[in-house]
Amino acid sequence: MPAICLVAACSGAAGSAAAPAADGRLFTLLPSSYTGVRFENRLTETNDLNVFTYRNFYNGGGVAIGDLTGDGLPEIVLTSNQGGPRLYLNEGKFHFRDVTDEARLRNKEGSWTTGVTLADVNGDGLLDIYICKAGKVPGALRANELWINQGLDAHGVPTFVEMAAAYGVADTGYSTQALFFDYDRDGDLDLFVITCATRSAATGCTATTGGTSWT
Ligand SMILES: [Ca+2]
Ligand SMILES: [Ca+2]
Ligand SMILES: [Ca+2]
Repeated sequence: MPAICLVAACSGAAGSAAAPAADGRLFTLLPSSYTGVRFENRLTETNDLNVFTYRNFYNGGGVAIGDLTGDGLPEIVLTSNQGGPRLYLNEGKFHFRDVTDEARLRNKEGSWTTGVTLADVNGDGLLDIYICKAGKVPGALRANELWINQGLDAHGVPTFVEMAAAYGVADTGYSTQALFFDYDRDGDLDLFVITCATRSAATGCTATTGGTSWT
């Protein structure tokens, strides 16, 4: 029954593929069929939303890696511009499982997600997730998100609650990436947010004698 076998191969669970043999090189490329990390930052262009109406359309999403469960194995958080975050739980031996829904991470419908960073913002020993927002959307949809780690559920999956407004970091600028570090050396983490330009490509360039330059 070759057809049934083909379907099974295409829909196999994470880690169903054999690990590629080490070839003596420093790095070995692991396919998503082995790791279980099946992620794509797919963009849907429209007449109202494209690189001409929003110049940062192709700036990309983000990635952050850190141990969100406390077992010593790093998890992967990936963000796509129009799809929001995905959390991949590290199950060992380079096998990961998408636990985004179980972890209660959600994407605000219509928002535009950019960078992501991990830090223990509330100092409880558990890494938290800070997600940047931008895009040609109303200000409320551009509010950056701080997902505070609530610890593991009964299935060993970390769960999160969004608390950016409560922590005063729901920045509604056009954020690209953020970094937590102790800027003033008082022992508390501070937050540095990088933002981007908002003008469309049509208004963001001016003609010069040498051609076209960005302003
Ligand atoms: Ca872990
Ligand atoms: Ca924390
Ligand atoms: Ca500080």
